[in-house]
Amino acid sequence: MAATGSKQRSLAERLLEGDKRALARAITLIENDDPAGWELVREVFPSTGRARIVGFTGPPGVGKSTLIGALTKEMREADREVAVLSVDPSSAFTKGALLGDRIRLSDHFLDKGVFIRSMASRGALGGLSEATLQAALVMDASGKDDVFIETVGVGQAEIDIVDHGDTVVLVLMPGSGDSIQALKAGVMEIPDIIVVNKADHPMTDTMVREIKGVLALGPHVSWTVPIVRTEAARAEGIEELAERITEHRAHIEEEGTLEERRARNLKNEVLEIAASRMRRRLEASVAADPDVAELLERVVSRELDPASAASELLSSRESDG
Ligand SMILES: Nc1nc2c(ncn2[C@@H]2O[C@H](COP(=O)(O)OP(=O)(O)OP(=O)(O)O)[C@@H](O)[C@H]2O)c(=O)[nH]1
Ligand SMILES: [Mg+2]
Repeated sequence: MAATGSKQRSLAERLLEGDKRALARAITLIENDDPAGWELVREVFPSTGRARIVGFTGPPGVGKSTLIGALTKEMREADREVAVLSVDPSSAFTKGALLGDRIRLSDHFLDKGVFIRSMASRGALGGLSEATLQAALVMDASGKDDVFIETVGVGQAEIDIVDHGDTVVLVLMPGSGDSIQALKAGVMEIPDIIVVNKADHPMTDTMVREIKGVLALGPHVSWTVPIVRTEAARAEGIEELAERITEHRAHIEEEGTLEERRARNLKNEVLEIAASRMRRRLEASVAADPDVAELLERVVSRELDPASAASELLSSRESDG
């Protein structure tokens, strides 16, 4: 019926027009791994690629949300529309930190030019990292100029999430020694910009010196990672951070690495989605296909080794088409 068709169309249309509720709905669909979410992303994908996507990561409580709040204010003054996505990979159950974020970012809740959303689901196809990219895409499609992604922690999973950004900002505070160790040990990739927040703390200079020490050990690349001192709670240093983000973006555009990063992220995305779909199909086949169950039993009884069983499983899948 035409009514259904126009209703389906209208979510994508409303999203493209920048309707906040349509954007909220879109992210819920993505978070729930609803097929309608994938359909929507498919429809609006050609309209993406315009927004500036910035990922913020760092240990708990360093001030990421406060910083994003202050930066959002700065961007609004420059007449830019902002979307904030707060991703919590640590837990889908404790919503405390997210609630905190909501309160601290609440200054912007009545502003039509700002959209704030948190996401903690792990159920999405391909995992939270993929859901994050999908959510960033719909934020981009809805006409936001800046998409800020926040995730807590210093580890690989968190980096995967913020890696969807064009610019990655690591937020630290005086005393974030573990993060320095993680950078030094190569557990964490060198970010594009490092912020030392709570710079009113007496240990700030020591912290900055340590960071410089670590960065000096790293490879020499065309971009020199700036260290920005901020006091997010008092909006100090925010203008400088905004400038550095703009400079980094200009740098990667000139150098061609923006296209490279985006190409890499999109290609990874395709592989991740394909891999997780394949995995789901395989897992379903264990339950549904007696031959597969038997194959696995042969491994359990040590008749067949795991690698040979895997080869057999894959070749039988291929012949299935
Ligand atoms: N002294 C001081 N406190 C700050 C500053 N910026 C933020 N804070 C405070 O630090 C606390 C944590 O700030 P958040 O912005 O929630 O930190 P976060 O990194 O987002 O925290 P999680 O999302 O829970 O990891 C809050 O009480 C802030 O008010 C600052 O520049 N100086
Ligand atoms: Mg936060």
